[in-house]
Amino acid sequence: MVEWGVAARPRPGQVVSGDAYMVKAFNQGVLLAVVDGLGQGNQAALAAKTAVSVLKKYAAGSVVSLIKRCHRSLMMARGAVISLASIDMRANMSWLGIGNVECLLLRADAAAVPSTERLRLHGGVVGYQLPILHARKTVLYENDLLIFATDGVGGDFINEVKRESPAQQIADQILREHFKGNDDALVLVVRYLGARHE
Ligand SMILES: [Mn+2]
Repeated sequence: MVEWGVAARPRPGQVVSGDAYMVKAFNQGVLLAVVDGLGQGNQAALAAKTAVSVLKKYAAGSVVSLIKRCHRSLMMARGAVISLASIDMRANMSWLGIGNVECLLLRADAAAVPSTERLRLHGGVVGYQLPILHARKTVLYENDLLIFATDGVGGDFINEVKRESPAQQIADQILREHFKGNDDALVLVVRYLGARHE
């Protein structure tokens, strides 16, 4: 259903990263998420890991219910910012972001209008303060690309993306050229292959 690649680096001087991702297929679709745990080092990594394990466990849930579950689990830990997208077997995607994990949708058809969309993020911190949540919905087409990037990735890379390249290559290139160097950084690139591909 998807082809994906990830590139990540901890902040220079740190061994562990507070950024994490997950790609999880379930019966009726696939769930994608990128999490940035607040702060740095072990505490941030623990928060991100906690969020990812909740998302994995309940992957089939709605994106709003998933954020609420993460919120409850992170109240005892550091908070996190999270963007996630759930794609079902009919190519319907719900996406939702709290905080500042960028999420971009690049249409395979560059003539589509719009050919790129940026997920409008909610303010707040999961585990600390949640706003009222509204998932956005759209329909995917074969070979559309989703790109998630944490705030350790800087600048506008959207126009540099070669949409036909393998997902891993796109992720590596974005991180190589846009790593800020003052924070953990993670880029997740996912290509939607259509409902028939498992
Ligand atoms: Mn960060």
